[in-house]
Amino acid sequence: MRSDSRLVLALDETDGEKALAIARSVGDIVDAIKINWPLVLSEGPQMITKLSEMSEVICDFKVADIPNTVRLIVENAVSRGASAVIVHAFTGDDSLRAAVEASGGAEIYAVTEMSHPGAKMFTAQHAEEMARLGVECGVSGFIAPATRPDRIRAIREVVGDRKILSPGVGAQGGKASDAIAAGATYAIVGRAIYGSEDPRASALSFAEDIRTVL
Ligand code: OMP
Repeated sequence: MRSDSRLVLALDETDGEKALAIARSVGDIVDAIKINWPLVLSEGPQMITKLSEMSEVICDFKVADIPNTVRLIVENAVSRGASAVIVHAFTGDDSLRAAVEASGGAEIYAVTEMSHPGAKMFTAQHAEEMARLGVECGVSGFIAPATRPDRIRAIREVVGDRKILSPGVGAQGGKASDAIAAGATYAIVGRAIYGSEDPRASALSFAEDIRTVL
């Protein structure tokens, strides 16, 4: 995945036409577009392929299942054009290894600690452990919260030079430049771009904010 702007668009817009128009308008600014269940469920998995024609696509399916099901999901996403797939790390080593083995050259990103307040109940307590496991299993990158930059720093200590992608910027209160300064490789931004009046201007302003700390 390229790393020019260090900005990833979370395209959770559920209207397919609007989603494609937004993707077209910011495709040259963001390094990748992340697609999640809201858009896939409303417009179908062919959205992965359509978006992959204009950008790298990260399939954020937060896969959390037995190894065989993980393998089937990852293979399907990659065959449709995904450059990366997000999986949960709490499922353990066999499921993580199954994701890496099924990826066929695409990247696997493992969730450590999530960005919302409820994450403190469970995932935060095991985030470093899950990051260590992800490194052992060969994942390419990790998801860590832009809402808590100190936690990005802690995960960075564990994962060395592997990628860290940080959601929670804008609508959830985090700041892109704080996340990057804390060690994130990419900031992930959803509503603050796709929900804004001018998604392109908004993406440009997040990219500008990130540039201040590069
Ligand atoms: P906004 O809050 O609208 O910027 O969207 C954030 C995006 O990142 C959504 O697609 C979330 O599903 C996703 N996300 C989080 O918000 N928090 C996490 O801990 C992990 C993810 C993710 O894996 O991308």
